[in-house]
Amino acid sequence: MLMRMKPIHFFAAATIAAFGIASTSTAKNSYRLQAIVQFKLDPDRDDGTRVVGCTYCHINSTGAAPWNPFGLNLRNTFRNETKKSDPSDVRIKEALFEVLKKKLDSDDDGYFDALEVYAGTLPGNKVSTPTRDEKELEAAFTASGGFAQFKAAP
Ligand SMILES: [Ca+2]
Repeated sequence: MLMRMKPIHFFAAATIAAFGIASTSTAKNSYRLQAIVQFKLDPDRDDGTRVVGCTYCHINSTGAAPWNPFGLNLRNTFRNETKKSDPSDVRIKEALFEVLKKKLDSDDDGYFDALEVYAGTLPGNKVSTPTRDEKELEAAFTASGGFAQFKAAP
């Protein structure tokens, strides 16, 4: 039996579906933009070209699942260790800082994630590594403010 919807119900369902999709992608883009600011990465260009793409945390350039190793650690931090009562824009700021403080080497390339963020390489991609010696880079990282430099402004 074919289910029929009144036009107004169809319009309402289509609107909810469209806004649901739009708000999901907007939220994810807001996380990307927050990471750019908080991690002091190069901002997108004026012509709209993305300098830091979704692959900073995701496997695919379009985002969504699956996540790369750094994205998985960030996701777990976002879900498990930030206050659930905070709105998501507060939680992502906390999670971006907290995941770095864990001093993980998500992609197992010999440089902990915060060092890679400091050096401008990808913490979730083993092929992307800093060119400086790890000890020398860590000394420069510490001298520049260490983990605290990646804490979001209140
Ligand atoms: Ca890396």
